[in-house]
Amino acid sequence: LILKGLGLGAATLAFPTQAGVLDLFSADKPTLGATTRPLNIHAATRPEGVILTPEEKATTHNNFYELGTDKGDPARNAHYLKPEPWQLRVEGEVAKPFTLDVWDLINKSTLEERIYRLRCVEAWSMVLPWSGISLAELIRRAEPNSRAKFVAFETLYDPEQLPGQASRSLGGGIDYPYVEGLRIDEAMNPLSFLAMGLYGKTLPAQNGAPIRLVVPWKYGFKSIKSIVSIRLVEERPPTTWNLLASNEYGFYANVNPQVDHPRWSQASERFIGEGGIFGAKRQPTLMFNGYADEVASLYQGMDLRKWY
Ligand SMILES: Nc1nc2c(c(=O)[nH]1)N[C@H]1C(S)=C(S)[C@@H](COP(=O)(O)O)O[C@H]1N2
Ligand SMILES: [Mo]
Repeated sequence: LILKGLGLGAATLAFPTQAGVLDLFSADKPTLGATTRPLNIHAATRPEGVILTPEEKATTHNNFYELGTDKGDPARNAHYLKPEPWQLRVEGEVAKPFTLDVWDLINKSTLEERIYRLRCVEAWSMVLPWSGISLAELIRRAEPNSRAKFVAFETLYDPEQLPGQASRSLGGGIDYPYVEGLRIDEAMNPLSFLAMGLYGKTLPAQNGAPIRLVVPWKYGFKSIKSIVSIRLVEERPPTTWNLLASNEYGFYANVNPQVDHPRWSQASERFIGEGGIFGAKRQPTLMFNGYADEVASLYQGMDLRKWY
């Protein structure tokens, strides 16, 4: 919080020129972030019949409000974010807190590739090949203690690199940094993933470089980008979209076609394929986004009609 206060003071000085600010709203066509490079991965076998979202769509149709609130803004403004070098703290209720040099990990490991569905709460979806490591693997390294009941995640706070953080109007009314959270058993579920790559290359800035969460059975806003802190905590942590509109976005945010958003149905979704969002056909949304076999047991005894 102290850092945030200091950062906000500095934010007005952060832009060398007015053009830097205006660029957020430029009408230029989104371009691919050109700063990715190939990764060393164990490639996933492409399941038969599964259509991946084209890379060009996945990297130009984004939600990353810190880089602008229109879908094409994050790609246009990707150049602000400097993902290298990058340090990620794993801390809190653990025996062995540590700082991870993310590029050291990327350069020295063979990352695992996973093909996951992504379902945005706005009722569009993608199928994406991520590369990374399981979240559980990283958390275990820190040796959580018995008070560790939840995991709190935080995105970088730096209005020079993420200009949407410089003011409420630029950043869509969100109080930054963007924060997210999981229950510890959700975090330790084998599906929870820390992605450092997409399509076999390092993450483009607009997709959350250099490291972001991917929780495929929850609405996309849980999959927080450009993470600098993973903190094991005792109490349920605040989460960005729940803070912004608790009547519309819950902590759990599990994909559930039977529970509508107050302003729209969640029964179906537009899959973003070759045609982008405009050509997209509606398809039914699946319970837990199709991952019920893996995660339904986490919510036994909970009323799934309550979305919070
Ligand atoms: N820090 C941060 N993380 C974020 C967001 C954001 O605005 N800021 N948007 C979320 C939302 S709503 C979605 S749908 C996914 C989109 O990920 P993608 O752009 O890689 O498809 O990122 C999530 N992570
Ligand atoms: Mo989303």
